Amino acid sequence: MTVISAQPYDYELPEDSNIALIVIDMQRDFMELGGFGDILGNDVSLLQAIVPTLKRLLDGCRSRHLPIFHTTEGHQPDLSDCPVSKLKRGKGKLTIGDAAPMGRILVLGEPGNGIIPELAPLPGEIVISKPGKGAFYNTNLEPLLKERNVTHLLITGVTTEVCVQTTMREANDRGYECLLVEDATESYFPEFKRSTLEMVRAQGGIIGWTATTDRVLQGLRSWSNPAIV
Ligand code: C5J
Repeated sequence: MTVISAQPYDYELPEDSNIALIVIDMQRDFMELGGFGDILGNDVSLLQAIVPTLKRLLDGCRSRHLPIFHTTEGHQPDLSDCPVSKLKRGKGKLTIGDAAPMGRILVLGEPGNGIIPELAPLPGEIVISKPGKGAFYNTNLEPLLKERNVTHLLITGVTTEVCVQTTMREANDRGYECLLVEDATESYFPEFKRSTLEMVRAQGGIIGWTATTDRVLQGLRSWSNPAIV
């Protein structure tokens, strides 16, 4: 049994479990000046601060041969997969599909939809394009996890209280044992991040666990992927 020191109590990986890493929406639209996050008035430097830590976690998971899933939030160029409610929300001067410095906002294939180069997926890692906040809604994430017999998920990325938390709740409802990596997720609103971490692990881990990158990597040192012989 591999154990990761976590809150509200140790996160256990039994011999017959399989763990995967999910990296949510580390895309230029949310991370860089001129992207959607910046256009909405947010300070993107807050999110950039986690990149070195997330890279360290990603590299650690790669070295342990964990399955790795990246997501991006984006829509088809004709916006047919974008609900009108999402398009109209915010009443800002620019919205989803509009032309912006990094191409059309939250549209698949546009420069802003690309994952930041520091965290670029390697061959063999899966990239899921998701139209919603949760990574399970209208995507093939669940069958891909099932194909790999994944039971446990390390969840990271941005933003903590929106796409990260939504994904973790969706995963929890589907029976996955989820651990949110505290210093590998971030929000434009520090108090929302803090509250999300507390919410997740409240009531005996009602949604799951939280732990730091150091603790996760320490725990994974004794982990060997059952799929790798
Ligand atoms: C948002 C996200 N905040 N990835 N998306 O709209 O959290």
